[in-house]
Amino acid sequence: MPKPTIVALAGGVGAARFLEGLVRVWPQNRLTVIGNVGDDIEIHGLHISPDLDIVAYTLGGMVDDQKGWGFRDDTFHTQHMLAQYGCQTWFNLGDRDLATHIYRTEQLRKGKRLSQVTRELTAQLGLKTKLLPATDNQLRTYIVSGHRRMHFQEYMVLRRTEPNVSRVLFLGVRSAKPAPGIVQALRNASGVIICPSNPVVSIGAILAVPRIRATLRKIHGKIVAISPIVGGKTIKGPADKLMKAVGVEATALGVANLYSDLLDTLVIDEIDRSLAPQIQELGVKVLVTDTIMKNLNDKMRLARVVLRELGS
Ligand code: FO1
Repeated sequence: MPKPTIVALAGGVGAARFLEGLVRVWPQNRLTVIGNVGDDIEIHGLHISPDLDIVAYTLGGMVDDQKGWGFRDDTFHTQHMLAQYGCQTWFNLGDRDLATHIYRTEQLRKGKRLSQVTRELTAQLGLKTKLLPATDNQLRTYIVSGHRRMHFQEYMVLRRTEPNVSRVLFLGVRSAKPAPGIVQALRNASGVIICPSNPVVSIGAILAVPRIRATLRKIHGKIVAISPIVGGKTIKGPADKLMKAVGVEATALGVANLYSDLLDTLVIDEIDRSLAPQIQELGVKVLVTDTIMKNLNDKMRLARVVLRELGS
Protein backbone atom coordinates (compact mmCIF):
# COMPACT_ATOMS: atom_id res chain seq x y z
CA MET A 1 0.00 0.00 0.00
CA PRO A 2 1.50 3.39 -0.97
CA LYS A 3 1.72 5.81 1.94
CA PRO A 4 -0.95 8.53 1.93
CA THR A 5 0.01 11.91 0.51
CA ILE A 6 -1.57 15.28 1.04
CA VAL A 7 -1.86 18.13 -1.44
CA ALA A 8 -2.04 21.76 -0.31
CA LEU A 9 -3.15 24.69 -2.47
CA ALA A 10 -1.11 27.70 -1.44
CA GLY A 11 -0.76 31.41 -2.01
CA GLY A 12 1.96 33.40 -0.25
CA VAL A 13 2.57 34.38 3.35
CA GLY A 14 -0.61 33.00 5.03
CA ALA A 15 -0.18 29.62 3.34
CA ALA A 16 3.54 29.43 4.09
CA ARG A 17 2.92 30.10 7.79
CA PHE A 18 0.38 27.28 7.95
CA LEU A 19 2.65 24.92 5.97
CA GLU A 20 5.51 25.64 8.38
CA GLY A 21 3.39 23.96 11.08
CA LEU A 22 2.13 21.22 8.79
CA VAL A 23 5.61 19.95 7.87
CA ARG A 24 6.39 19.50 11.56
CA VAL A 25 3.45 17.16 12.08
CA TRP A 26 3.28 15.49 8.66
CA PRO A 27 6.18 14.01 6.63
CA GLN A 28 7.53 16.65 4.22
CA ASN A 29 8.06 14.07 1.50
CA ARG A 30 4.37 13.11 1.58
CA LEU A 31 3.20 16.64 0.90
CA THR A 32 2.77 18.28 -2.49
CA VAL A 33 2.16 22.01 -2.59
CA ILE A 34 0.46 23.59 -5.60
CA GLY A 35 1.54 27.23 -5.68
CA ASN A 36 -0.06 30.33 -7.17
CA VAL A 37 1.70 31.85 -10.18
CA GLY A 38 -0.85 34.59 -10.95
CA ASP A 39 1.30 36.99 -8.90
CA ASP A 40 4.39 36.26 -11.01
CA ILE A 41 5.89 39.36 -12.54
CA GLU A 42 8.82 40.36 -14.74
CA ILE A 43 11.06 42.98 -13.16
CA HIS A 44 14.48 44.14 -14.50
CA GLY A 45 14.02 41.40 -17.12
CA LEU A 46 13.80 38.73 -14.39
CA HIS A 47 10.97 36.25 -13.81
CA ILE A 48 9.84 36.61 -10.19
CA SER A 49 7.54 33.96 -8.69
CA PRO A 50 6.77 35.54 -5.31
CA ASP A 51 4.40 32.90 -3.97
CA LEU A 52 6.55 29.92 -4.97
CA ASP A 53 9.55 31.61 -3.35
CA ILE A 54 7.66 32.50 -0.17
CA VAL A 55 6.68 28.85 0.28
CA ALA A 56 10.16 27.58 -0.64
CA TYR A 57 12.05 29.98 1.64
CA THR A 58 9.63 29.35 4.52
CA LEU A 59 9.81 25.56 4.28
CA GLY A 60 13.58 25.84 3.82
CA GLY A 61 13.74 27.78 7.12
CA MET A 62 15.37 30.83 5.52
CA VAL A 63 12.47 33.27 5.08
CA ASP A 64 12.48 36.73 6.62
CA ASP A 65 9.96 36.03 9.40
CA GLN A 66 9.05 39.68 9.91
CA LYS A 67 8.09 40.39 6.29
CA GLY A 68 7.06 36.83 5.42
CA TRP A 69 8.89 37.07 2.06
CA GLY A 70 12.50 37.28 0.91
CA PHE A 71 15.54 35.80 2.66
CA ARG A 72 16.27 36.49 6.33
CA ASP A 73 19.13 39.02 6.76
CA ASP A 74 19.25 39.76 3.03
CA THR A 75 20.97 42.95 1.85
CA PHE A 76 19.69 45.39 -0.79
CA HIS A 77 22.87 46.76 -2.40
CA THR A 78 21.74 45.91 -5.94
CA GLN A 79 18.40 47.58 -5.33
CA HIS A 80 20.09 50.77 -4.10
CA MET A 81 22.40 50.85 -7.11
CA LEU A 82 19.46 50.28 -9.48
CA ALA A 83 17.67 53.22 -7.83
CA GLN A 84 20.79 55.32 -8.46
CA TYR A 85 20.59 54.37 -12.13
CA GLY A 86 16.98 55.64 -12.15
CA CYS A 87 15.31 52.21 -12.31
CA GLN A 88 11.96 51.61 -10.62
CA THR A 89 12.57 49.86 -7.32
CA TRP A 90 9.12 49.68 -5.72
CA PHE A 91 9.30 45.88 -5.68
CA ASN A 92 12.04 45.10 -3.18
CA LEU A 93 14.45 42.45 -4.34
CA GLY A 94 17.21 41.47 -1.93
CA ASP A 95 20.67 40.49 -3.15
CA ARG A 96 20.33 36.80 -2.28
CA ASP A 97 16.72 36.75 -3.49
CA LEU A 98 17.95 38.12 -6.84
CA ALA A 99 20.07 34.99 -7.27
CA THR A 100 16.84 32.92 -7.27
CA HIS A 101 15.30 35.15 -9.94
CA ILE A 102 18.46 35.18 -12.08
CA TYR A 103 18.70 31.38 -11.91
CA ARG A 104 14.99 30.94 -12.70
CA THR A 105 15.11 33.37 -15.63
CA GLU A 106 18.28 31.84 -17.06
CA GLN A 107 16.84 28.32 -16.95
CA LEU A 108 13.48 29.44 -18.42
CA ARG A 109 15.36 31.12 -21.29
CA LYS A 110 17.10 27.81 -21.94
CA GLY A 111 13.63 26.39 -22.54
CA LYS A 112 12.95 24.66 -19.23
CA ARG A 113 9.47 24.73 -17.74
CA LEU A 114 8.71 26.65 -14.56
CA SER A 115 7.87 23.36 -12.80
CA GLN A 116 11.28 21.93 -13.69
CA VAL A 117 13.14 25.05 -12.55
CA THR A 118 11.11 25.09 -9.31
CA ARG A 119 12.13 21.47 -8.71
CA GLU A 120 15.79 22.41 -9.15
CA LEU A 121 15.53 25.46 -6.88
CA THR A 122 13.68 23.64 -4.10
CA ALA A 123 16.18 20.76 -4.21
CA GLN A 124 19.03 23.27 -3.81
CA LEU A 125 17.18 24.89 -0.89
CA GLY A 126 16.91 21.47 0.79
CA LEU A 127 13.13 20.99 0.52
CA LYS A 128 11.72 17.47 0.66
CA THR A 129 8.22 18.73 -0.12
CA LYS A 130 7.24 18.82 -3.78
CA LEU A 131 6.35 22.36 -4.87
CA LEU A 132 4.48 22.61 -8.17
CA PRO A 133 3.46 25.84 -9.89
CA ALA A 134 -0.27 25.67 -10.70
CA THR A 135 0.67 25.94 -14.37
CA ASP A 136 3.75 26.20 -16.58
CA ASN A 137 1.79 28.48 -18.90
CA GLN A 138 1.71 32.24 -18.55
CA LEU A 139 -1.05 33.18 -16.10
CA ARG A 140 -1.16 36.70 -14.65
CA THR A 141 -3.54 38.27 -12.16
CA TYR A 142 -4.66 41.78 -13.13
CA ILE A 143 -6.79 44.23 -11.19
CA VAL A 144 -9.28 46.44 -13.00
CA SER A 145 -9.77 49.86 -11.43
CA GLY A 146 -11.93 52.31 -13.39
CA HIS A 147 -10.59 52.36 -16.95
CA ARG A 148 -7.17 51.09 -15.90
CA ARG A 149 -5.90 47.64 -15.38
CA MET A 150 -2.75 46.88 -13.47
CA HIS A 151 -0.69 43.85 -12.48
CA PHE A 152 -1.63 42.51 -9.05
CA GLN A 153 1.81 43.46 -7.60
CA GLU A 154 1.35 47.04 -8.84
CA TYR A 155 -2.03 47.15 -7.06
CA MET A 156 -0.71 45.56 -3.89
CA VAL A 157 2.86 46.78 -3.46
CA LEU A 158 3.15 50.01 -5.48
CA ARG A 159 -0.39 51.33 -4.90
CA ARG A 160 -0.80 49.70 -1.45
CA THR A 161 -4.26 48.28 -2.33
CA GLU A 162 -5.64 51.85 -2.52
CA PRO A 163 -7.31 51.78 -5.99
CA ASN A 164 -10.98 50.83 -6.10
CA VAL A 165 -11.28 47.39 -7.62
CA SER A 166 -14.08 46.56 -10.03
CA ARG A 167 -12.79 43.25 -11.39
CA VAL A 168 -10.05 40.67 -11.08
CA LEU A 169 -8.72 39.11 -14.28
CA PHE A 170 -6.63 35.99 -14.75
CA LEU A 171 -4.95 36.68 -18.06
CA GLY A 172 -4.02 33.55 -19.98
CA VAL A 173 -6.03 31.22 -17.76
CA ARG A 174 -8.33 29.81 -20.42
CA SER A 175 -5.51 28.04 -22.18
CA ALA A 176 -3.54 27.26 -19.02
CA LYS A 177 -2.94 23.60 -18.25
CA PRO A 178 -2.07 22.20 -14.84
CA ALA A 179 1.68 21.70 -14.45
CA PRO A 180 2.80 18.08 -14.92
CA GLY A 181 1.99 15.94 -11.89
CA ILE A 182 -0.85 18.08 -10.53
CA VAL A 183 -3.84 16.08 -11.75
CA GLN A 184 -2.26 12.81 -10.65
CA ALA A 185 -1.27 14.24 -7.25
CA LEU A 186 -4.85 15.42 -6.66
CA ARG A 187 -6.34 12.10 -7.75
CA ASN A 188 -3.99 10.11 -5.52
CA ALA A 189 -4.16 12.44 -2.52
CA SER A 190 -5.66 11.10 0.68
CA GLY A 191 -6.69 14.69 1.37
CA VAL A 192 -6.43 18.24 0.02
CA ILE A 193 -5.90 21.35 2.12
CA ILE A 194 -6.82 24.80 0.86
CA CYS A 195 -4.45 27.00 2.87
CA PRO A 196 -5.56 30.26 4.52
CA SER A 197 -4.67 32.35 1.46
CA ASN A 198 -6.52 35.03 -0.45
CA PRO A 199 -9.49 33.11 -1.94
CA VAL A 200 -9.97 35.57 -4.81
CA VAL A 201 -6.48 36.08 -6.18
CA SER A 202 -4.17 33.40 -4.71
CA ILE A 203 -6.38 30.33 -4.47
CA GLY A 204 -8.66 31.91 -7.10
CA ALA A 205 -5.86 31.86 -9.69
CA ILE A 206 -5.11 28.19 -8.96
CA LEU A 207 -8.76 27.14 -9.15
CA ALA A 208 -9.22 29.20 -12.30
CA VAL A 209 -6.98 26.77 -14.19
CA PRO A 210 -9.82 24.78 -15.78
CA ARG A 211 -8.59 21.23 -15.20
CA ILE A 212 -7.59 21.90 -11.60
CA ARG A 213 -11.07 22.88 -10.41
CA ALA A 214 -12.67 20.09 -12.47
CA THR A 215 -10.29 17.50 -10.99
CA LEU A 216 -10.90 18.73 -7.43
CA ARG A 217 -14.64 18.26 -7.91
CA LYS A 218 -14.09 14.57 -8.62
CA ILE A 219 -11.36 13.41 -6.25
CA HIS A 220 -11.99 10.80 -3.56
CA GLY A 221 -9.90 12.51 -0.85
CA LYS A 222 -11.51 15.04 1.47
CA ILE A 223 -11.02 18.75 0.84
CA VAL A 224 -10.58 20.98 3.88
CA ALA A 225 -10.06 24.75 3.70
CA ILE A 226 -8.98 27.18 6.41
CA SER A 227 -10.73 30.54 6.24
CA PRO A 228 -8.26 33.41 5.87
CA ILE A 229 -11.04 35.79 6.96
CA VAL A 230 -11.43 36.13 10.69
CA GLY A 231 -14.08 38.45 12.12
CA GLY A 232 -14.64 40.01 8.69
CA LYS A 233 -10.96 40.92 8.19
CA THR A 234 -7.91 39.35 6.60
CA ILE A 235 -4.91 38.56 8.75
CA LYS A 236 -2.63 39.88 5.99
CA GLY A 237 -3.18 41.30 2.51
CA PRO A 238 -6.23 42.57 0.63
CA ALA A 239 -8.50 39.47 0.63
CA ASP A 240 -11.40 41.29 2.32
CA LYS A 241 -11.29 44.19 -0.18
CA LEU A 242 -11.04 41.86 -3.16
CA MET A 243 -13.88 39.63 -1.98
CA LYS A 244 -16.17 42.66 -1.74
CA ALA A 245 -14.97 43.75 -5.21
CA VAL A 246 -16.07 40.45 -6.76
CA GLY A 247 -19.44 40.64 -4.99
CA VAL A 248 -18.76 38.18 -2.19
CA GLU A 249 -19.15 39.17 1.45
CA ALA A 250 -15.84 39.35 3.29
CA THR A 251 -16.60 36.72 5.92
CA ALA A 252 -15.99 33.02 6.44
CA LEU A 253 -19.41 32.53 4.80
CA GLY A 254 -18.11 34.37 1.73
CA VAL A 255 -15.09 32.02 1.67
CA ALA A 256 -17.45 29.03 1.91
CA ASN A 257 -19.43 30.42 -1.03
CA LEU A 258 -16.30 30.68 -3.19
CA TYR A 259 -15.35 27.04 -2.50
CA SER A 260 -18.75 25.41 -1.89
CA ASP A 261 -18.64 23.24 -5.06
CA LEU A 262 -15.44 21.57 -3.82
CA LEU A 263 -15.34 21.69 -0.10
CA ASP A 264 -16.02 19.04 2.53
CA THR A 265 -15.07 21.13 5.55
CA LEU A 266 -14.29 24.77 6.26
CA VAL A 267 -12.21 25.54 9.34
CA ILE A 268 -13.32 28.86 10.83
CA ASP A 269 -12.24 30.88 13.84
CA GLU A 270 -14.06 30.86 17.19
CA ILE A 271 -14.99 34.50 16.58
CA ASP A 272 -17.02 33.43 13.51
CA ARG A 273 -18.89 30.60 15.26
CA SER A 274 -22.28 32.24 14.62
CA LEU A 275 -21.75 31.83 10.83
CA ALA A 276 -21.63 28.03 11.12
CA PRO A 277 -25.35 27.33 10.42
CA GLN A 278 -25.33 29.41 7.20
CA ILE A 279 -22.14 27.70 6.01
CA GLN A 280 -23.64 24.27 6.74
CA GLU A 281 -26.65 25.23 4.63
CA LEU A 282 -24.25 25.32 1.66
CA GLY A 283 -23.52 21.64 2.29
CA VAL A 284 -20.14 22.40 3.87
CA LYS A 285 -19.20 20.98 7.28
CA VAL A 286 -17.83 23.55 9.73
CA LEU A 287 -15.04 23.08 12.21
CA VAL A 288 -14.58 25.88 14.73
CA THR A 289 -11.19 26.44 16.35
CA ASP A 290 -8.54 29.11 17.00
CA THR A 291 -7.10 29.88 13.56
CA ILE A 292 -4.79 32.78 14.43
CA MET A 293 -1.19 31.59 14.12
CA LYS A 294 1.03 33.65 16.40
CA ASN A 295 3.78 31.10 16.90
CA LEU A 296 4.98 27.70 15.74
CA ASN A 297 2.84 25.91 18.33
CA ASP A 298 -0.30 27.59 16.95
CA LYS A 299 0.69 26.54 13.41
CA MET A 300 1.28 22.93 14.46
CA ARG A 301 -1.95 22.81 16.45
CA LEU A 302 -3.98 24.11 13.49
CA ALA A 303 -2.24 21.63 11.18
CA ARG A 304 -3.16 18.75 13.53
CA VAL A 305 -6.80 19.88 13.56
CA VAL A 306 -6.85 19.88 9.74
CA LEU A 307 -5.09 16.50 9.49
CA ARG A 308 -7.58 14.95 11.90
CA GLU A 309 -10.42 16.32 9.77
CA LEU A 310 -8.82 14.83 6.65
CA GLY A 311 -8.67 11.49 8.47
CA SER A 312 -4.86 11.45 8.14
N1 FO1 B 1 5.63 42.41 -0.83
C1 FO1 B 1 5.59 43.71 -0.52
O1 FO1 B 1 4.65 44.15 0.14
N2 FO1 B 1 6.58 44.57 -0.94
C2 FO1 B 1 7.65 44.14 -1.66
O2 FO1 B 1 8.50 44.94 -2.03
C3 FO1 B 1 7.72 42.73 -1.97
C4 FO1 B 1 8.80 42.19 -2.65
C5 FO1 B 1 8.88 40.80 -2.84
C6 FO1 B 1 9.99 40.23 -3.44
C7 FO1 B 1 10.09 38.88 -3.62
C8 FO1 B 1 9.04 38.05 -3.19
O3 FO1 B 1 9.15 36.74 -3.36
C9 FO1 B 1 7.91 38.60 -2.60
C10 FO1 B 1 7.82 39.97 -2.41
N3 FO1 B 1 6.71 40.55 -1.80
C11 FO1 B 1 6.67 41.90 -1.53
C12 FO1 B 1 5.55 39.71 -1.42
C13 FO1 B 1 4.53 39.56 -2.54
O4 FO1 B 1 4.27 40.74 -3.22
C14 FO1 B 1 3.16 39.13 -2.04
O5 FO1 B 1 3.11 38.87 -0.68
C15 FO1 B 1 2.58 37.96 -2.74
O6 FO1 B 1 2.69 37.97 -4.12
C16 FO1 B 1 1.11 37.77 -2.34
O7 FO1 B 1 0.95 36.48 -2.04
